[in-house]
Amino acid sequence: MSLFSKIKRRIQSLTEASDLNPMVNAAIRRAADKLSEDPKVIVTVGSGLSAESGVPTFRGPDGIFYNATISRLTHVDTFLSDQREEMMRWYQDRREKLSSIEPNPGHFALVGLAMTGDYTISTQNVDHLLEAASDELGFRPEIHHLHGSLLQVRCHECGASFEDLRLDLGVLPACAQCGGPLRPGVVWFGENLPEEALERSLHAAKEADVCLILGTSGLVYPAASIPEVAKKFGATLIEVNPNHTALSDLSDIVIRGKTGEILPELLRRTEEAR
Ligand code: BV8
Ligand code: ZN
Repeated sequence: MSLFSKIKRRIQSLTEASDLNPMVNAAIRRAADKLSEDPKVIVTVGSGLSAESGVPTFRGPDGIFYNATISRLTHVDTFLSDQREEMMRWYQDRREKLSSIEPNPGHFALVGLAMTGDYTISTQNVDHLLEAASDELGFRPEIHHLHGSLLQVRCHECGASFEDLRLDLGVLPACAQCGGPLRPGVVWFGENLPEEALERSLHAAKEADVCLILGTSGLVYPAASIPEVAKKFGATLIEVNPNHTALSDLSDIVIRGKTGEILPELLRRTEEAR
């Protein structure tokens, strides 16, 4: 069975056929026409892509961020304060939840789209769901994690980093190399993004014919500058999000819907339009 039919089978098994309203259908058709012209595509991904896998988003109507605690728990200053333990327990709790979440049809469909052309995926998400979908389908697209990964652990002093989901960060473990405090390998507010991931993402944005904006509120910088750069260099912006965002007015095509429902449809229509 071809990889493509494997993807369709996997998506079929997860997706109830949902009837999309005519506006959404028309937007999907326009987007599919664009994607079927073999464009260079930069995809900027936010927590909305993992929402249908049960991962809470940060903002938007169902977001956790407006809860002041979350903005405190994602800032480097909190790690450096006497609230480190509370912060690390929150992160450890999120790390433990990783083993019980699965990729949703949006992840599989995005890997399917990336299989069909020149795609660079730049994600703000710190989960492993895109990689899990890629591994299951046997195709790994170029993925850059702008905000790191919950699977990674890093020493805040010497930078030694490794992957060990068994390690409980809630007990404030120390680095074996230098004795410094270990922390999740994510990027907090007030910290720089990984240089190479950001550079590759911005480079791809400059070269892109299309920028797919999937499930992001477009409020966190510099990640939110990726679509802005793509637009400046002439790309067509296509947003998929059930809600209006800071990037909606910049977008040329807005598909108001959930990525788990829209992306499988977009993949199917793009293949048909080829
Ligand atoms: C930095 C940690 C230099 C990991 C996170 C320029 C202008 C203004 C401010 C700044 C700027 N430059 C820098 C800043 C400061 C700051 C910033 O951006 N502040 C903003 C908020 C005002 N940025 C930084 O500090 C960054 N660092 O710039 O370095 C520097 C150095 C020193 C001092 C200063 C600067 C670091 C940013 C990294 C922050 N890390 N998290 C973790 O625990 O996860 S942020 C957090 O927000 C997550 O990483 C998350 O990914 C990210 C972005 O959120 P989204 O992914 O967009 O998710 P959100 O919840 O917001 O939206 C979800 C969307 O999904 C919604 O639109 C919703 O409608 C939609 N949705 C829901 N369901 C679905 C769906 N969509 C599709 N389908 C569905 N089913
Ligand atoms: Zn160390």
